[in-house]
This record gives sequence, structure tokens and C-alpha cells, in this order.
Amino acid sequence: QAIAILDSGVGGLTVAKEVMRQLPREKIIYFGDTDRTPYGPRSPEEVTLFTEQIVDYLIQFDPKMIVIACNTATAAALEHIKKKVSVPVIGVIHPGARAAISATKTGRVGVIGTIGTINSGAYTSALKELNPGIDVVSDACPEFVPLVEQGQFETPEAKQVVEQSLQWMRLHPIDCLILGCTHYPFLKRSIQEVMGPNVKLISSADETAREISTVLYQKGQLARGNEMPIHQFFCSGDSEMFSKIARQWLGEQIELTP
Ligand code: DGN
Repeated sequence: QAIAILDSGVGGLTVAKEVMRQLPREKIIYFGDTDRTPYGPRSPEEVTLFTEQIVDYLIQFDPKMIVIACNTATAAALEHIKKKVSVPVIGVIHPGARAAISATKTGRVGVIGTIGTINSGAYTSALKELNPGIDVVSDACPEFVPLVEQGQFETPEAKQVVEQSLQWMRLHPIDCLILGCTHYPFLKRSIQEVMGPNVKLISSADETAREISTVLYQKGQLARGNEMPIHQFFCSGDSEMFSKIARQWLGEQIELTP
């Protein structure tokens, strides 16, 4: 049985990569909704509907777990999807919030994400639940996802957009910045350059992979044996761009199932 991972596009590959690193025996079935990306500006109802449709598709593969590797979809639909399916479902917001709480020394944390994620207030609630005294500054960076979906990470245009989008965040004395969108680790280098070396960037991918491992361990469902898994990737839109980005990011030949 595989771990099903979904995102609005290539963003969830940042989580898939970390799962491959931490849990190399686990088979992954990945779905990127590249045809309907970005989810950020859409209403929570629409994002919930799309997430539900993808989960309905993935459930046919009888996965042992579903990972909503998209912050926007986690904020809008996690609780709904949990009620709908019988396998464990995890999102990326709580793992990201936990990682930030353990990393911050000053208690001042920044969060960047899509409009949907930031407007939902999901990170602020998750952070305050863990530590009510935490100071949270959040801002939406709606231009990042389209850049990443076009495969633009290190280009001068990408750097310029990153610099402009983070102008306001830079004014705040934070010591951690949560990359509250799974697409943002693709732009990590530029984000770090703009924020400076004293701000630690937190990507929820590592912590989410750790949570996957804990859940599977508790259920006695961690993959055993020596065979290396063959992952499956699906996307709803332009498969050429998706494969190109996936190959670049994962550093391996990926098989895209039509
Ligand atoms: N990767 C999605 C997220 O984490 O929110 C991006 C959503 C989008 O499509 N804008």
C-alpha cells in the first residue's frame, strides 16, 4: 500500500522528496492538480471541492494514508476529508507550526503563504495553540506559486518578485519564517537572500515526513522489505512542465502515468 500525496501542482513534491529521503521504502502515489493551479485565490468551498475530487481519485489505489501536501487545501479541507475517509489523513500546517515553535528563540515568527492560507488564519491559530505568547506576522505572496509552476526558481525575474513580495515582512524582527506554502521551498535560496542569514526558514516538509513516519509506525504499517518502491505521479495539466520540474527537484527520472 502506498502513501498518497496531493497538491495543487508541483508544491507537494517538496514533501514527497522528504518522504523519499526519510522513508525510502515507502511507495508514493502523487497527484498534482496542475490544470487548476493556483488554489490560493480560490474560495475555501472550491478548494474543498477540488481536494475532495482528488481524494476520491486517489482512494481507488487503496492508499494506507493521505497527505494533503498543500497548505491552502489543508486550511480549507483537512477536517472535512478526515471525516470522509477511513485511512489517516494529515496536512502540512500543524507540522510546520510545530517546527517553528521549536526553532524560534525570540518568539517572533513570520508566516508567508497563499491568500487562502493567510486569510484562513490557520497558522496563527496553530502557533498560538502551541504557545499563546507567540508573536505572529503573516503575509500572502500570491506571485510565488505561478512562478514555481512555470519552473522559474533562480531567474532574475523570480529574484525580483521575491524581493518585492518580502519587502513588508523584512521590516519585522522575526527570527523564523514559515514557508507556509509547499511551493515556496523551490524559491528558498532567494527567500533566504532577501531575509538575511539571521532568519531561519521553516519548511513543513521535514516535519510532515516525520509525522507520516510516526503515524505509520503507530499503526504497524511502515513498509518493510528490501525492494525499492516504484512511485507513481499524476497531474491534471501540462505534463511536460510537471515532469521537468519533478526531475529537477527529485533528481531522478520519474514516470508520469497518463
Ligand atoms: N502548494 C500550495 C500550498 O501549499 O498552499 C499552493 C497552493 C496554490 O495553488 N496556490
